[in-house]
Amino acid sequence: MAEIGTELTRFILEEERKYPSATGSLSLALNTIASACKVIASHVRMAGLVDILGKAGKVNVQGEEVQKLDELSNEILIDYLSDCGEFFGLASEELNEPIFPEKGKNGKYVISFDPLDGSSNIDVNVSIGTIFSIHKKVNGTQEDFLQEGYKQIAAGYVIYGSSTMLVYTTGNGVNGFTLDPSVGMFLLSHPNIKLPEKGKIYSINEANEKKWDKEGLKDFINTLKDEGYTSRYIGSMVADVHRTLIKGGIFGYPSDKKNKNGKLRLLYEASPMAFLIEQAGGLSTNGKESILNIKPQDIHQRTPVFLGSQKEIKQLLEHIC
Ligand code: P6P
Repeated sequence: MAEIGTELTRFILEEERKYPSATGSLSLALNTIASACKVIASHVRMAGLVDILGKAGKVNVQGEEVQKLDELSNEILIDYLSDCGEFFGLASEELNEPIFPEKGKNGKYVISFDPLDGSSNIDVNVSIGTIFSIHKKVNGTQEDFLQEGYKQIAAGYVIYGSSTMLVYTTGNGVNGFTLDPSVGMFLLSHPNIKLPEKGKIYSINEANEKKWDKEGLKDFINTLKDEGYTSRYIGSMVADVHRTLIKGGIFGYPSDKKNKNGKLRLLYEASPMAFLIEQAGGLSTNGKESILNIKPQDIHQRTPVFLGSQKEIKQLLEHIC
């Protein structure tokens, strides 16, 4: 296992060397994502100051148009991912349709991403994040984005919180890297993350309880309360899932009477997070099956999401199935 403090690029190369057939494409793809997210992190850290210097979305004191951070993050990722040449196609939460970069026409992968999930929390300084999911190019058409989650080549997120952390998997476990801003490097801080078998926290927006359409979900939550669980819900998926990954327990965004498929997106929110949680020894479900087994029909489709420790997910399914 790599040592704590190993720099990300070195870690990625060491992983690549384990596969003689590796061409280095995935290594370049992952390093490109990390570089783009370092640039995003620098803008996220400035967000509060932008408010002082000039309202976001308006003209700042330098007379420049200040962009919304999620739009800017989207542009940064598109620029980096298009230029590296490893991605045949890019699908973004911010774009109605995928784009196919000229430089990526021979790329081996397609990537789906949410450039800045939870961005509505920036104004109250709550952690937000970038989420990504990588599949192999198959036919070289838009269909390549509509592959099940279990076919992911890699998935991960960058959380812009008290520190900036990159957490990712290529299907061989989950590792976390913390950005050292003094040198601009991601350093291995959380090797081989494993979810506790059982947690003490449930994370769900109970304000929606009256709308939940899953019989038994309310009973399940009350059972956890009786068992002494505490509630933590910040309303930023990357922050809530990151805490669940580290501490265990359960995160959920269920469907309800209004939103038949819930709120969270399958391709670039639920599926990558489910891959990480399952790689770390946890479970995911949409209430019927692992999120990784869902065959996407549309790039922006939503899905009910439950992710977390084995005990809580199994207990949930006993209540709602
Ligand atoms: P609610 C943020 O807007 C987001 O897309 C996710 O990051 C988060 O988990 C969810 O919505 C919060 O939704 O309805 O509880 O505010």
